[in-house]
Amino acid sequence: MGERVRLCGHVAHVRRLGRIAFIVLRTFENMEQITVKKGEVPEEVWSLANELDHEYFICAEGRLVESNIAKAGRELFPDHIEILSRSKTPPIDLFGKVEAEFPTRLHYRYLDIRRPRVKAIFRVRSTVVRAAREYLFSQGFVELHFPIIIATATEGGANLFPLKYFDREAYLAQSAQLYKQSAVAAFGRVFAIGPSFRAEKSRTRKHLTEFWQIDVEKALTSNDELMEIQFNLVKHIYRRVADENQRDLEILGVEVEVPKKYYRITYDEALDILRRKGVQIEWGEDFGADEERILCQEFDQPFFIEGFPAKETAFYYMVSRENPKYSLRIDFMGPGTYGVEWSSGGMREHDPSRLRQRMVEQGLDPEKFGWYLDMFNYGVPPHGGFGMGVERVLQTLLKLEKIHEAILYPRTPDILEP
Ligand code: AMO
Repeated sequence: MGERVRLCGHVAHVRRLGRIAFIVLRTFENMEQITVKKGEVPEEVWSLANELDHEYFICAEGRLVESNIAKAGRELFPDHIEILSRSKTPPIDLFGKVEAEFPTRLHYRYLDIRRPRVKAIFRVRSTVVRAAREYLFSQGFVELHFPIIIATATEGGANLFPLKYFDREAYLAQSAQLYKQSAVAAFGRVFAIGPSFRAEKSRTRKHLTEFWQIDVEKALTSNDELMEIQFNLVKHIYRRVADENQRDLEILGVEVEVPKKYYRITYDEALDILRRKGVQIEWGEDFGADEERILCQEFDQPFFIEGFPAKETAFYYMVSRENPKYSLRIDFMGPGTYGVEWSSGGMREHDPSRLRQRMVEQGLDPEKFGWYLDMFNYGVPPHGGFGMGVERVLQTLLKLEKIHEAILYPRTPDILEP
């Protein structure tokens, strides 16, 4: 006869055929079917079933019976229906296969996120973040929280969001860089998962003005070890998603390929690849979105780029002691068509006088970095780390055309609401 259950959710679709009504219910977890037959249910249930429309939030109680016909593989025959919340006609189709244009979807994002496809992306995102924590905890890292309101640029002054802080100017954090370096001197292994803000006017498939970073920092490490940590971290994330999000991956039509190994190339080798592909690029230039796309497509497994020109890299990266032309920055890249730069990282400069000199070379005023520079006078051990973009990893993992799909409420130069 079927088990007695109570199902609650949004009415995704109603089909009425004379004396029978089929209701597709989107519960928080699943799509379910409710079948109501006139004459077989109390009159009030039949009349409520006829009142229902898209996005009404209801609860229905009755027998849940296996079915070969219903898409859900089972159907509920209710003897009780309750309308908990009514809905206006939604401005976008939340049920059909035909998607609204992306800007329209984002305009109504608070409704768009009810769609199973969108929910699948965010259930995967939840696994990604949990898996990252899990891996880092297993390696003895301590999770900390760093300030969001800060007084100095950490990643160059051009893309700061200023804010009024009483009678002073402050900024939204571009990264946790300076703070995670301070904490590593105390704890040895630290990480934070938090938002970063960049006032970048880039309108590309991989830029947001607000994004989340997995910030990691370790004392007494090396670039070789940082590469191992990053590869193992990503491998663990991919594996967890493959194991735990099978249903979401089915909804998204994505097969997760857990990385098997990683490659290492130098910046100079990357230039060779680009030049072979007809890209004109001078030694010393950083890679733009086009160059990155070409490089990622060359690889079927993640890869690191090392040996970046020192003059192009942020002041906090250590410059090679053997060859000061190069810095110890390493970028970790996702492979293939949906590949993007997943992270930047590397060994840091912990010698205060060299650090000061790097700031001056880069046109920064050391006076603005008072506490940070001073800190290195107090026995900061050699250390390194990386910042990995949550949305970037998700973009490659789920083969998302645009990074905007990977964050609940994307922020770009054009989008501030909802
Ligand atoms: P970087 O500026 O390269 O390095 O940022 C680190 C990672 O964060 C992600 N990311 C972004 N994601 C979306 N939109 C953006 N506009 C954006 N900018 C960056 C990328 C990138 O690889 N402090 C250093 C990291 C470190 O050395 O520890 C930093 O912030 O995935």
